[in-house]
Amino acid sequence: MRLWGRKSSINVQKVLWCLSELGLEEGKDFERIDAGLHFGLNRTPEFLKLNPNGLVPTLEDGDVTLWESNTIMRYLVSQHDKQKQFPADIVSQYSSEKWLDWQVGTMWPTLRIPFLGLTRVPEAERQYALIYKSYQDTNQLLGLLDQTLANQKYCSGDQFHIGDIALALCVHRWVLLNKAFPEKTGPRPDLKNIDAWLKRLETETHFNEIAEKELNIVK
Ligand SMILES: N[C@@H](CCC(=O)N[C@@H](CS)C(=O)NCC(=O)O)C(=O)O
Repeated sequence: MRLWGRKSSINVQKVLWCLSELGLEEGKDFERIDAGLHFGLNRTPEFLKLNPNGLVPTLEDGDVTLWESNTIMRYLVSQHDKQKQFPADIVSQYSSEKWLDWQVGTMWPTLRIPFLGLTRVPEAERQYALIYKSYQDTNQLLGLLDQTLANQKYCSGDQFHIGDIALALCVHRWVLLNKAFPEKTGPRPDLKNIDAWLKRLETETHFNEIAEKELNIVK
């Protein structure tokens, strides 16, 4: 298998975390090629043949070439979960699916505004009112996840699933953004069930190996 993508990308991190949970090791079970941002490569004609979007992550596995991080995780679980790390019953699987779609369709589009606005957009061009509002909207959205986690250990039940991977990396950025730019994001509420879930992920999964310790700010 070959994975294209820099480790600082949230979407590449999802795939790396999933591979790690499946017991697949870089250099042994898959090769990783740094691509994206300062590494470049993602706009070359060769890369665009693999992924016409010119984005990372992109995975090659034999005859299969995939893009879209959540789809890559779904594929990896369906093809490479030999030890049955992830529950395959309908309730767990589709509860996880629901959160995967919510992450990509609802939560990330909202959180992406303060994330890109504060870490990728030059200071003079930042739209601070929009950044503040979108961060506060993310607070509301994460309140929904917090309510779910009041009654169960993970997003899809009492077992860890790939939905948790996609959500946790967003939540981690939500925490880091507020730490680095408290005045620009405005307050971050104390969501106790999310805090407990993050601690659980830190101790029971490969989260710590993958998540960045601080924001990668491109000047
Ligand atoms: N929906 C896609 C989004 C992919 C995406 O936006 N990737 C970003 C990195 S997180 C990218 O390739 N940006 C261009 C770059 O890094 O040069 C996914 O989930 O894989």
